[in-house]
Amino acid sequence: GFLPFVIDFTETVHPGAVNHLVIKANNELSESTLPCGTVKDLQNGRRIATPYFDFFNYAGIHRSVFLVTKPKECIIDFDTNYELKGSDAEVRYKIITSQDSSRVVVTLLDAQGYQVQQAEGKENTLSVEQVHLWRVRKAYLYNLKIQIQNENEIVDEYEAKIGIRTIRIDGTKILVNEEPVYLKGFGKHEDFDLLGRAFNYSVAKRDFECMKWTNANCFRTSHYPYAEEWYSFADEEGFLIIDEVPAVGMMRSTRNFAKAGQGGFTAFFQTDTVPQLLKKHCHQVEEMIQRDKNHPSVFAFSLFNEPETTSKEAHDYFAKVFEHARSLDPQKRPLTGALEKNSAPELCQVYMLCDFICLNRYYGWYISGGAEIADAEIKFRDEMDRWAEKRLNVPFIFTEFGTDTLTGQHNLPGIMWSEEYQQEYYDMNFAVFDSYDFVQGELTWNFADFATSEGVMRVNGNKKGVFTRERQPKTSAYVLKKRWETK
Ligand code: BDP
Repeated sequence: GFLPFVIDFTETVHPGAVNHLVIKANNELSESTLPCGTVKDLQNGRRIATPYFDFFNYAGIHRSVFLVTKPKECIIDFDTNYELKGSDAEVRYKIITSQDSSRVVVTLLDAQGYQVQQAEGKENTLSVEQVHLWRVRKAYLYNLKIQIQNENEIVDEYEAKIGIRTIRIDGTKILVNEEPVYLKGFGKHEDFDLLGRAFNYSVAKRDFECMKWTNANCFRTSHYPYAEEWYSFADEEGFLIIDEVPAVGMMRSTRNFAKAGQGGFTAFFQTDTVPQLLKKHCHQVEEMIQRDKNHPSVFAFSLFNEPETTSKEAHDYFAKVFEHARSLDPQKRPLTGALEKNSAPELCQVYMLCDFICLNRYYGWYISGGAEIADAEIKFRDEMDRWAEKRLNVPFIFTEFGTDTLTGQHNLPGIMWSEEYQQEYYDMNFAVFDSYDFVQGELTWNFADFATSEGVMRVNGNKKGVFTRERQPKTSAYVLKKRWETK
């Protein structure tokens, strides 16, 4: 439901007549589709979705629908890969076309539209002298023009913006163009009042401006791949993206985020439907990488959010997902997934599959919140010491930490749900992060307040936003802005 699909209706369409295209959307949840959940039949006959995850399960069509006509001989796909050579770079490309009869011509244009290089063939290399690199928060985009030519006629043409940059993990560092980057930013949602999850340029523009204002450089597309416009925007703005597949809710509990956060057992990978789920999961990873592989902003793929990870079955399941994902990305980006509290250093059977480790932690909220925050810090440091003892020599990123905060709720001393407490909580978390040099990033939960299912845990949605749902700052936004100015 979060990735594009194509339906070829060449055979059924009536040329010259009025045609009706009817699309039926279904938001029923199950344990053999992603994201996971179930349905409940009410006594009055109504059927409702019961998510195993903490965001509203919107229905209907939220993304653009395009009617496309293509020539018989057409460009189907392309990918690029980069190598830096001093101040120059090589762009290796591969093009897939539907037929082989004509010439493929590829032209690289700079941001002003001047031709940099041209090459022929479906697979070749373009050399770029004095390259303008795509840098974090200082993007530079080239235009890649692909043409199928027959004699002097252009049979098909496709243009895409590309950013020349490399990504590599080296020990505990994340390197972009061989330079270390500390990730600063947010877990987000596609969510806005009245619009739900529908993509809207004004909302996206506001979100990027707010993120830039806080000095952020990264976000995670929690918990599903977003509309592609988000990625193009990030390409332009020089934001890094952890691109996440909709593998969320892989615990059998409608409140797994709360239950697991408190150490509750949440078995999942032992049922008959698991092989079916695995197939769907691998397929969605495939579609996500296929769609997003050419965006310079995408620097890593996240293959899950907070699944059950403590059983051998969980390990075997994810080993297959990772193995499959590793075969798909031409740029061989790092792979990861977000781990919740139960995935402790001694218990987790999945972290070893990840190129860098992402932790979602709520010490001071779901664990020892409010007046107990001093204990929360001790527990947090204890867990971090246990990770440190493992000497994994990989970067650790916090992909979630935060408190529900009612905007305008002020209390001294800070109590849970107040703006003062959100600051106190962040200060404690930052002190812990700064004590471990393998911590290489912090993405708070969440950028903005968002809609969820109703229930006793949520007051008209999740209020962990640093911004309100209307995208106005809570006090803690200033705390982040100040910290990230120099971090
Ligand atoms: C985490 C989930 C996220 C929730 C968050 C929370 O990954 O989707 O919204 O907790 O409780 O467990 O706010």
